[in-house]
Amino acid sequence: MKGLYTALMCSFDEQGNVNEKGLREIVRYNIEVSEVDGLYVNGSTGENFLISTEQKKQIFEIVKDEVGDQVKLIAQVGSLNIEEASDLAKFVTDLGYDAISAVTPFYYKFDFEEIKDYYNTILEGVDTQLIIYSIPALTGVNMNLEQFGELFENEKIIGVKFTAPDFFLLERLRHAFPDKLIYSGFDEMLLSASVLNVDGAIGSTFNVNGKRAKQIFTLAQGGKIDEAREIQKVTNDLIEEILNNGLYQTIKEMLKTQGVNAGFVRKPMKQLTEERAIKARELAKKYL
Ligand code: HMN
Repeated sequence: MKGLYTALMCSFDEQGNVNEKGLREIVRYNIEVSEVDGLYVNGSTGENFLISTEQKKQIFEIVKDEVGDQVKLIAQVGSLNIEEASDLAKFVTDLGYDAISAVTPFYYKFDFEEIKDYYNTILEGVDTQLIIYSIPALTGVNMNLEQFGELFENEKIIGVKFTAPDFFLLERLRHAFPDKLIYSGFDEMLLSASVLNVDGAIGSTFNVNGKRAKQIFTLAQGGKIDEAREIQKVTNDLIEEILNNGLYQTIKEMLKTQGVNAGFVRKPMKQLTEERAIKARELAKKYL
């Protein structure tokens, strides 16, 4: 399960329906061009929190059908509706996904006991392994070392997608839990996380920048820090432009220049203005 995973985008049509052909093209591009080790399906980048249960299932099915056993698959099933999360966990396990992941429950201020119960409930009666999806900036849930340790006591919880700029905590986690999988979640901090010996990374920009991400990770693992830093610099030039222009929309527009029908974003996200679409196409020309 180690390595680089793309946080997969989903192609939607103008009405917000899943565009199956476009989704399959995004999957193929990630496997054949970006050459990532796996896909993280229905995460933030997949606009998961904007779609229905039926659409989530449709996406899980299409992706598994397109991928087969070519690369590893992690299914993000986390939801504030715990029955939905449990149902999706069973659904993807039956489909043959390699692992599930679940975002920490958000919006309401859940205490740690509630968070722990959420994970244990999702895992009840499902024969799979789970990766915690921690993204405090979006969820408001900040767990400390001891709390991660308590969650890790459940042997089915095999790791964490660590999407935070807290390198002190990341180092402490790495040191305390050498056998758990730690994935870096911020692509612009991949080198720094790799130096701390994470097991892999999960990122949205890998949809278009997967090759550079792989180089950064591999060079850092081999101790070639100067070379890795050069590539992280180019990567961050690109990420900075993407973030300024509209994260998911810009990545979709860049994919379109490569013949991949990445479609539209779902409301309430807004589409790119023509000016920003031109900018995205320029970025594709410069960086892809
Ligand atoms: C997901 O769930 O889709 C991703 O794993 C999320 C991932 O950590 C991305 N975070 C967000 O989009 C909020 C990053 O790849 C991020 O987009 C990138 O580092 C640019 O900031």
